[in-house]
Amino acid sequence: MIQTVQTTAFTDQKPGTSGLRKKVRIFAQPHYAENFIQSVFDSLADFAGETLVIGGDGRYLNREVIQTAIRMAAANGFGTVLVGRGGILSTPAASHMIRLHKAYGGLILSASHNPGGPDEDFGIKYNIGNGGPAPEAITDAIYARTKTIDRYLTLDTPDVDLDRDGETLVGTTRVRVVDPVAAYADLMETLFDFPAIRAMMASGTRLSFDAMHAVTGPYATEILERRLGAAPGTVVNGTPLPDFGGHHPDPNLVHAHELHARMMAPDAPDFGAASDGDGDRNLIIGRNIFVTPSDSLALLAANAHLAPAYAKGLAGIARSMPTSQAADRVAAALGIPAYETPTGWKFFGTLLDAGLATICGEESAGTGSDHVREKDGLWAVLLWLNILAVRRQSMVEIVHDHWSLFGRNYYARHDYEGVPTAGADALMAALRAQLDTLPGTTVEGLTVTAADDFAYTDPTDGSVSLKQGVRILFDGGSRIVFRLSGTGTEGATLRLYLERYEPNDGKLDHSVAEALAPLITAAEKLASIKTHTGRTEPDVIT
Ligand code: VG1
Ligand code: CO
Repeated sequence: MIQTVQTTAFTDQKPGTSGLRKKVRIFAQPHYAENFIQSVFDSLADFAGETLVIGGDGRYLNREVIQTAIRMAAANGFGTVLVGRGGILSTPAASHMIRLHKAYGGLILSASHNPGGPDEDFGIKYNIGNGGPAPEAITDAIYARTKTIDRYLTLDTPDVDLDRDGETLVGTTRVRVVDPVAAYADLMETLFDFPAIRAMMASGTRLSFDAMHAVTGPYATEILERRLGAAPGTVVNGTPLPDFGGHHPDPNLVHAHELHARMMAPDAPDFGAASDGDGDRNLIIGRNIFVTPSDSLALLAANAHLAPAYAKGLAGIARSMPTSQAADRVAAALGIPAYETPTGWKFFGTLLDAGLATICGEESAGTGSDHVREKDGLWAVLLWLNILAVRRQSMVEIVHDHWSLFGRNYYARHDYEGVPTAGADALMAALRAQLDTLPGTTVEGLTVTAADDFAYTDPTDGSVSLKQGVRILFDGGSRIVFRLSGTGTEGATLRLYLERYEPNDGKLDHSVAEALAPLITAAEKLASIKTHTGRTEPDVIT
């Protein structure tokens, strides 16, 4: 018997860069998750009898919200629900499962790199039938619906046993609990030269993969240790925990500092990597060399033809606007188009669907390709391993070769977290007010060639996204970008992105801090960060 539950709207359910993210205490309020899930369903059409994929990153509240979502999907008329065993599905594995089973869409329960636990964060995102994040037209419709919703549909049925594979009926809906790892691991085997990587492992190459107590543990153990023969213990922190062991599952040099220390030690492994809460990000560190995510994107694109899936070449390379322009130089050398999109994977979906881009990436440690419609942490690790297996060089050699060919884009991101929203908004407003007068002026010896608030028109459907970040471009290819995060759950987070280009006949071994120093001073002069945020230093530098 379908139950119609009366509810009242919440005013704060606006999806951000990647779904709705809130503190657990907000999500745990009566009707809060239900309202959002029903608003998703109310924004969709013609899904009666169709398949919905549900899974999450295993964080606190995951199992409870999965049971809620199953009942609501059944009450709303989905024919089949596919759930990852244990309620687990990494974001890229969910994307693949949607595509593999031709599902209508999927609900992914995750707040990604945000910490988990009773006092931390939870999230829900909706992905469409291509496996990718819902585009803005849908997230806008969902938000509009959350403001007027007055009822949701559910069933009074017992919990589904999430820990046993198999099928049960919830109402008249078939609920199938499936292996979260196998199909994804099989997909990876079709993309990469597993025998070559296995041979490299057998000849003594050593890896270290930090799963950060998040969702990639089971995936990395199956793929790296079981299928590729990496030594047992290659995967560290491999058991997903509801609170990620009390850490931020954010693969950057701050939160994955143990991996960094291991990779800089005298007996370091050859290759190190980490992934985030929901498995869509990757951090790559070679022995004695950290590879920035922007460089990793450029290097993967330049070498992708060494892996079977990309042997025929790439159609195009897409990067988010704040991501360094290193990948553009690769695209130019390959004679293929380079696309610049707003931040967030949802903007890559149409380019991938249309076959315009093959590889996409973001400075925030996200890279992926047309094999799914999400960024994919383990995919990046495997493409790197495939490249290493073919080139038989060290990471240091491969990265230095790249710089000597293309020049180096020195790059860093400074995050000012949890700053008062009013101050952050005032900072952005003051920057926007200067945009018209900046070109032609000089700051810290740098001449401004252009300044704008990034606007994007999707080349496939013409949809327009405005105010995606203020960028200030300087003579010689350097840039400063300012934008506010859309994934935080407390106050505002200001992101300052700094990039300086050094051509291949220049000095390629500066320290990053030294190379970017003039830009950091220029950013303060242009934006008065200290005055607006009350901070003298960023909280996190990546
Ligand atoms: C951040 C990153 C962005 C990424 C997004 C989701 O967004 O900057 O590049 O796509 O997180 O990643 P924002 O709005 O906070 O800058 V994940 O791994 O959280 O799904
Ligand atoms: Co993520």
